[in-house]
Amino acid sequence: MDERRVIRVSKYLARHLRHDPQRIGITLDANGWVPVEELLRAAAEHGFPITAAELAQVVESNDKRRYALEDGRIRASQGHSVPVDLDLPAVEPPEVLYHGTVARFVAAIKNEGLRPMSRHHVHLSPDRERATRVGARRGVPVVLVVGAGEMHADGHVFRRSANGVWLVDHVPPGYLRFPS
Ligand code: HQG
Repeated sequence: MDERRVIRVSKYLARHLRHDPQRIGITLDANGWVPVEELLRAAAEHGFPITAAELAQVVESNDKRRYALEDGRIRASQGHSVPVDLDLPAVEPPEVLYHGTVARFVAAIKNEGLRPMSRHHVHLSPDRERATRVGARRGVPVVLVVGAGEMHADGHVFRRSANGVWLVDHVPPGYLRFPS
């Protein structure tokens, strides 16, 4: 399977497991899972056949481990816009986390803090390098430092997805440090 095919399949999965399952007539359960068999049948019926071996390879080779396979079912580990309960336990975060964004959002973020926008949660990265990559999807990356330990001490709930992304509801501006 070449890299381009892996990316195409991964994007197809993201679209249907995070955002638009009804487009191919699949239903995610409350926690975001769908039987692999149902997914593969629906994909084939909608003109995008994927073999079980390809699916396994995409899940395994994915650099960000975006998908989880368990008991014959698959789900996206995070990033949904459809309502799902990932059922992740609250955990204590490290003292600082990072958020990668771009300059054009900084003024709004200074005012209202980080908001989930079209996703369920604000996504935070465990290190600068990953935050830089997240920001770079949109332009020249700007990395914000998040006082996660302080937020946690103040009662904000942190969860960590299966692929190491940290999820919170909101980061008020007072916990953010902006590059000068
Ligand atoms: C910005 C990818 C204005 C925020 C990545 C970001 C990540 C605000 C954008 C995952 C704002 C939302 C998530 C405010 C936040 N005013 N703009 N108050 N608060 N923003 O894509 O964090 O490839 O929903 O800075 O690698 O960029 O999908 O979030 O620029 O892990 O697996 O609004 O998506 O992973 O954008 O990325 P997104 P994100 P996948």
